[in-house]
Amino acid sequence: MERIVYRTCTLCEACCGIEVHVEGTRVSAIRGDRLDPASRGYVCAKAAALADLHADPDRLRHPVERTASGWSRISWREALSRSAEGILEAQRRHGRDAAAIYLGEPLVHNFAGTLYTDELVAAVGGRKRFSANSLDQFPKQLVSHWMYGSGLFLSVPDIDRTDYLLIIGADPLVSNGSLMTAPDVRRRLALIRERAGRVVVVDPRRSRTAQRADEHHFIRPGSDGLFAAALLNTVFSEGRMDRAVIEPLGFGLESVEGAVAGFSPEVVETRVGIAAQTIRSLARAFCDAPSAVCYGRMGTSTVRFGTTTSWLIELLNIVTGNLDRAGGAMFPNPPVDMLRLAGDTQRGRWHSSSRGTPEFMGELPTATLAEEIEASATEGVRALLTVAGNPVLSAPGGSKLGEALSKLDFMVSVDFYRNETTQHANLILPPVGPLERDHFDLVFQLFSVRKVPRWSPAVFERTPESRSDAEIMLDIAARLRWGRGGAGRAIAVAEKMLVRLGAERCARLFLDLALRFGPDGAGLRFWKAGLTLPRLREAQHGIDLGPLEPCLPQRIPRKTKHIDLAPPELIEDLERLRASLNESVPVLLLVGRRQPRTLNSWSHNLPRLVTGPKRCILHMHPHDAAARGIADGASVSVTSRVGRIEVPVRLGEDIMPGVVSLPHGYGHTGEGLGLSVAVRHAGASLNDLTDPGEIDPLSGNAVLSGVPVSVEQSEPHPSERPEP
Ligand SMILES: Nc1nc2c(c(=O)[nH]1)N[C@H]1C(S)=C(S)[C@@H](COP(=O)(O)OP(=O)(O)OC[C@H]3O[C@@H](n4cnc5c(=O)[nH]c(N)nc54)[C@H](O)[C@@H]3O)O[C@H]1N2
Ligand SMILES: Nc1nc2c(c(=O)[nH]1)N[C@H]1C(S)=C(S)[C@@H](COP(=O)(O)OP(=O)(O)OC[C@H]3O[C@@H](n4cnc5c(=O)[nH]c(N)nc54)[C@H](O)[C@@H]3O)O[C@H]1N2
Ligand code: SF4
Ligand SMILES: [Mo]
Repeated sequence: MERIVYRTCTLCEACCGIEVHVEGTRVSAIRGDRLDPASRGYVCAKAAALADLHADPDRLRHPVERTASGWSRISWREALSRSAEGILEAQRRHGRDAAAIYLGEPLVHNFAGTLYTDELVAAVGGRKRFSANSLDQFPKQLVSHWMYGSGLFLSVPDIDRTDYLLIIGADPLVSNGSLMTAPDVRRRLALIRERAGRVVVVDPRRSRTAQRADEHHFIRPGSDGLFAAALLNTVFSEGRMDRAVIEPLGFGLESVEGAVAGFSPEVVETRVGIAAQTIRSLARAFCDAPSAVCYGRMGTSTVRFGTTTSWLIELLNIVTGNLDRAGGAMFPNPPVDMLRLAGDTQRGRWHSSSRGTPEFMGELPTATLAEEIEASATEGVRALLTVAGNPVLSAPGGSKLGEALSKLDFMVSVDFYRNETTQHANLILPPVGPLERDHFDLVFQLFSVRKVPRWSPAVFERTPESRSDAEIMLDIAARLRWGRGGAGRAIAVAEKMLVRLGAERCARLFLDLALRFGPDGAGLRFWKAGLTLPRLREAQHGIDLGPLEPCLPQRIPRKTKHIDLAPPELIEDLERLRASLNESVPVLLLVGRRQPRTLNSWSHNLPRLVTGPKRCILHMHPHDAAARGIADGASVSVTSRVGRIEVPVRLGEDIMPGVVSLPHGYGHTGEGLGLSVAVRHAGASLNDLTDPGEIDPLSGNAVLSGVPVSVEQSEPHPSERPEP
């Protein structure tokens, strides 16, 4: 008999509502939930692959240990105790900082896992903490930390009501949106145009999103800071700023005006690759629109000026009076008040030993992880715990990082695949899959363009011998605290009890309380019908709590309720930005791209996502190819300061001359992988070319875009090969 479970797809930030059709222990189909108020039946090709993930014979179902004769199965008890012991041993010998932790992206899609992550991090202790945050959105978070007083208070574009959407360095039609939970972006963008609004895309590629926009402009990679500064410069020089709105909210407007005075469109045009006249008319159109919002993502974040660029984009929204108003940049007010629960965000309490980069929100730049391991015998990281991460493919200088991992004294990975990263571990502890756990979006409600909370019950019962991420994390944390002795043992006992009672069950209790006492709950007014977990469960398709609402200044996290428009570090960084105007431009710059059927590094083992033609292909403009004698379809070698890879090339005019693009997450090569499907679609890793030596110095974020490379044909195109 078939049954249907309604839940959230936990693969990407769109958080679509899905129907999972189940027969026995098998997923028979996955479809979009048409009754879901947020996604209305939309799903992308990846949702159905949750069935492949559920059934994947390569997915580890029990802990394994690496031995001289290969990987062997061990019990949970042994695995958990050896994990804690390995970390403690390194710390006993070399101090707390000898053990590091790396947290990967899927953790933010893991309800109970998110709740216990901080506890695991605290139990490991030490200052060597890394995550995918510094490969992604740290610049935007640092801007919020400085401007609003919290790195978690992020504005999102109100795309359902805007009249003018300027998208810089994002491809939401493929990525399905990021720091903007807006399922079915395509429909939402089409609606902007239907109501006579405009969508403008600025990207070195004519991306899918660009193809469907009203306007697209190529931009030279890494120059978005200059472009945004020139937009602001125009707004100021033409007197278009909205003082009446800004002055009561924020301080520092004069400093900003002075600081961008030198960045006129004429000064930046050559460098940016967009004519001064065009920059001016874009700024005017932005000001003229009844409401407008500028949305910048990966292409503005993972660059040398990531923080400054993200700040200038935020300023553009603020100065034109588009902050905190319908159709502009607004702040979601999630049903679970994560901001209050997480507390203040901080920066600079300690620094990376190798480069002196300040920590931000307790983390050091992942770009420095390899050198932290390779550091001197007294300071280096000796033991590493990874949870839901694959930095060997996702961090810059990935294969060098892989070499560093193999030199660790001890490594343990919480992951259900033996992949490029986890193959270096001594132990792999596999959690249950996403369909075997309950879910609630704690994180993405913070970025939702509409408030639609949804409860997702587990689809399948877990086997008694399986463990969830939450249980594994809490159990390791308890063992670490117990092993160190002293006062920490009291916490260890409490954590052990939590594990016994059921970490997931406790997470549900917490959620119910957090909803009741959150902005949509009734709190102690029990005669009122506020939001509760039982209500959410009952409404299988989620509850529509409406569009974004203005909330300033009350919700500004800073005590004074003021926005700092001109943080001194950012004003100062404009000098570095200005200096970039005089640097010579490398001949060829490499950027990334995402693809509809990939998910970072870990979707290539799911059969239905790897069908069709090869996808790890370099895109290049025909002019650049002609100048190098490269034929369409040839195999080329791409060389950067740090590495060289071989990939096939495809020529086309959808990429700016002087730019090449390659997707990341490929490179499934080597003997040690337990990925029987992915190895047949191995490709090469973009991150063997990205340079860990380059970071955005303010946030420590990796520079993944705008990498100088050279490309040459390594092998003639089949049609040009001489007859044998
Ligand atoms: N060049 C380049 N590099 C990039 C990017 C880019 O655009 N260009 N993008 C960057 C971005 S935005 C990100 S977020 C990072 C991602 O970086 P990472 O998070 O390090 O890498 P992922 O590829 O997401 O790998 C996720 C890992 O988690 C495992 N996993 C999946 N689900 C679960 C689960 O429920 N529990 C556990 N325990 N494990 C699970 C998978 O098997 C896989 O090993 O990559 C970054 N790297
Ligand atoms: N299908 C799919 N969806 C995903 C993911 C995935 O791997 N696959 N990953 C998820 C994750 S973790 C994230 S963080 C999001 C990311 O979501 P997005 O940021 O929307 O995704 P990207 O495709 O990385 O878009 C970056 C765009 O910036 C452009 N770009 C590169 N360099 C520059 C530059 O210097 N300036 C400008 N203006 N543009 C530039 C690229 O050409 C590309 O079009 O996607 C999420 N969704
Ligand atoms: S866009 Fe695709 S992968 Fe992302 S949540 Fe929706 S169905 Fe899942
Ligand atoms: Mo990401």
